[in-house]
Amino acid sequence: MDGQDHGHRTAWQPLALTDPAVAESGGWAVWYVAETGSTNADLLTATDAPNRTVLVAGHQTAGRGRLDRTWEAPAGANLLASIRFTEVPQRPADLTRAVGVAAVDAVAEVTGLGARLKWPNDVLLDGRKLAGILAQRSPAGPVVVGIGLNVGWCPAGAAALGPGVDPVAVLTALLAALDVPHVDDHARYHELLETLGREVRVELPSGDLVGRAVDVDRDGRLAVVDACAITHHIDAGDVVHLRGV
Ligand code: BT5
Repeated sequence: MDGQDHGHRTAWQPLALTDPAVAESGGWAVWYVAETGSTNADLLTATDAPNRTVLVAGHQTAGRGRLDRTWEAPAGANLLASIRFTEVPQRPADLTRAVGVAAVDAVAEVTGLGARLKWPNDVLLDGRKLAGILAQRSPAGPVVVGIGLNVGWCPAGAAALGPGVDPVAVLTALLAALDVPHVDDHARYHELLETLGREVRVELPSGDLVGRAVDVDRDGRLAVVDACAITHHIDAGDVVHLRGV
């Protein structure tokens, strides 16, 4: 890929990370586009983009959340980035959880703030949503993991790092964190998951489930014990944190 002539990718420009060694040692190819619909959509259709291609947008006109919800951010304010993985682990959701954990590490590295995770993959600061993560799989197999992380702006009720923070520094720290080997990635995810031990409401297509979130297994399923002491294993759904422990 040369950024010259690949349809809509003519608008892609190489992006320099704040630490160039990170791109080199991690094999990241990092691109910037001033405006696009959605960086996830772009990387899903960029079939010749190699493993670890990263696309950062200044602005998204059709930023996506899960379940066709929208992701909001004014131009130039926040980190909006997607990563295309063509080498996909046996459990693709491991990638999504790794990006969540790396985002927490990156926030700590750049700002010193202690963010946490909400199941499955929201990043929270003081209990409010700082970042959302969206993983999508293209029919051919590659997985694209996108993250929107609030830096200079957030909607009411959410959290942002603050306008003094450089979104590219956060991205650089996130990519570096993804390559730090850990003895047990699952244990780190478990530790950072604020959902555990909480009273939660899980919004499922079949109706709401209220109970205590007690565990998350290696496949990422959340175990919730209801009032009748029945344990439910949740693959996907929206969680609302109710009371603390
Ligand atoms: C997510 O969805 O949290 C995943 C968001 C992923 C966004 C990134 S940006 C780069 C890449 N390209 C894309 O097109 N998407 C990815 P979900 O859990 O469904 O949350 C969406 C909900 O969060 C919305 O319905 C709003 O209520 C709320 N929301 C929207 N913008 C927000 C923001 N900037 N900060 C906090 N909450 C927001």
